[in-house]
Amino acid sequence: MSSRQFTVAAAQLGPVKSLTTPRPETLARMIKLLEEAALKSVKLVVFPELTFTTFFPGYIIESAEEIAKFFEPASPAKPYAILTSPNAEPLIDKATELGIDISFGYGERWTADDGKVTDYNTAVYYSASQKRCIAKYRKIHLPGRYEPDTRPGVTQQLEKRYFTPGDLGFQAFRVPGLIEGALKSEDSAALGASEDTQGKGDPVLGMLICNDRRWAEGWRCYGLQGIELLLDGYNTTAFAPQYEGSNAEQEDEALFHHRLSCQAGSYQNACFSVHSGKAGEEDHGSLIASSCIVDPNGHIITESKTKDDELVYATIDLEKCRKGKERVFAFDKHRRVEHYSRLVDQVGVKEPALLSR
Ligand code: CDT
Repeated sequence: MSSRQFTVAAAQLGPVKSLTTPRPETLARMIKLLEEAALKSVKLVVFPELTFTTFFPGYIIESAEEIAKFFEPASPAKPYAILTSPNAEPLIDKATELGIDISFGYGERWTADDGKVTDYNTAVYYSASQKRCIAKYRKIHLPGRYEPDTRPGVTQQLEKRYFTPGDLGFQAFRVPGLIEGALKSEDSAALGASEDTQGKGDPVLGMLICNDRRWAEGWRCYGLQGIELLLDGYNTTAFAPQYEGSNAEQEDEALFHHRLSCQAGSYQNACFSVHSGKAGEEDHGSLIASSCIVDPNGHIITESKTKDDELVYATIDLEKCRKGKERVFAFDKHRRVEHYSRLVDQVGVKEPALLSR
């Protein structure tokens, strides 16, 4: 293997059936996938959004006490308290034992020093070699609505009710221990300022959560930091009775848009990406599968074949990111930022003025 190759996996989970599915059951399924990953020499496993539970924003939950069960506490003193939560600790211990890095999603209840409490849809990156979390991402694009849809029998999407948009931005990070011989800052200082270090250091990673993958803005923020591998967990509705089309037609369209977003994001930012979903029938509705790994040319290298627990893995070579980063998407040569101010100055659509007759 060349020095920039390693094996990554999406640990797709089949349905976590209901709001009362026992946590240890789901945790045991995740640990089983991790053990399978070890047999395939996987070095990094990506789990879905809100991995440990059913997709609770699909339900109307009235009681604050019930809602609290879906959140893990955190604070400035203990930002990664998730690591010692009984709901997650056995998974962390297994990852450490096997020497596999993991990223996973969960509901985070953040209590600031002034006592203010904020709930986020969060993902963390746990480094087995460092025995600690080295990155956290809080979902920025929250889909759905705040008020439940009161029509009978509809599928709910209430993320705007249960979460606040993330406040950490799109911050890329380097991961130690995934590749041997990565250029370190000390080596770079010895080489001198003129030496190009891009694509030579420890891998540059970033995280998105579900709906974020549909927004070019987040991907490009990562692209501008030289991202080589993007991690994304999701729970995507396959079909809903309130929308047009048969269930099969809706699911085909959902899969098309999922793949389109993952492939376009990877291609346009010349990076690999791993997308890990929760799939199948949960009590709130049906979720698409198609967990996949995408290469920097936008091709899906591998994709899940079931709607069950399934490990989807591939050996990737980060060297393959260089072509796109140095040619078509060499940002330093081709971007024209003098024309992009609208992207940050404006939120909604402003059409040109109407024409006269
Ligand atoms: N979890 C999540 O973000 N789901 C949304 C559903 C929107 S339906 C198009 C997603 O973008 O997949």
